[in-house]
Amino acid sequence: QMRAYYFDNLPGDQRLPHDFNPSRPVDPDTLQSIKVESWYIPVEGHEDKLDGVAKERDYRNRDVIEISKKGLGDIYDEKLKGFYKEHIHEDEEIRYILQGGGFFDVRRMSLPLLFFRITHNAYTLFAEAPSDQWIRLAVSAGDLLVIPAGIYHRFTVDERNLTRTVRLFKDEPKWSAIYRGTESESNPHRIEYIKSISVAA
Ligand code: KMT
Ligand code: NI
Repeated sequence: QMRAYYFDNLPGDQRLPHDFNPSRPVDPDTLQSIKVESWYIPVEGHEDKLDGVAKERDYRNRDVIEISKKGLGDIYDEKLKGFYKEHIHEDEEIRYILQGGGFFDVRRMSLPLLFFRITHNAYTLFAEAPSDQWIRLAVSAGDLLVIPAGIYHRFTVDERNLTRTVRLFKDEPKWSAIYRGTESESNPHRIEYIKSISVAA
């Protein structure tokens, strides 16, 4: 089952846990406040339940990807680097882990920063604000995770070096990532996301 905790921000191999000592767990309310959702569906016999969630939420497309040296071959290292670059998507990122696992890091903006953005619309000014915190979501087989459109995130395999996952999608798959920068900050999906998590709205 998925574990959520604050990333320790220490340099080193991205595939290590990067858990504070002692750990700083993130509670379900906090995940809810940033619109991250997760379920646990045992892999054994998961098909019907996964179909149920897909139907209920209108996820009409899916594929299976194996992120491993064997699955991706020559492009493994390059892909790993790309996934770990902070980015957003214009659609939800929905993943059901079949085998292995990994870490999804999602950004949580501090409240003052969030409030400033809403009231002043000064998106680019604070683009690199150090007050953004990474929350690390440690996923393994059976975890179903929904990362909302417009949230900054990144992904890495863990020390198992294997993530076999179903990627679900609403319509035509758009896997493209918009890396963090001026353009991502003014992206309508980014602005919509910030509005959706705002308490002052
Ligand atoms: C993404 O966009 O971050 C990914 O698709 C990560 C790979 S799926 C575990
Ligand atoms: Ni992504």
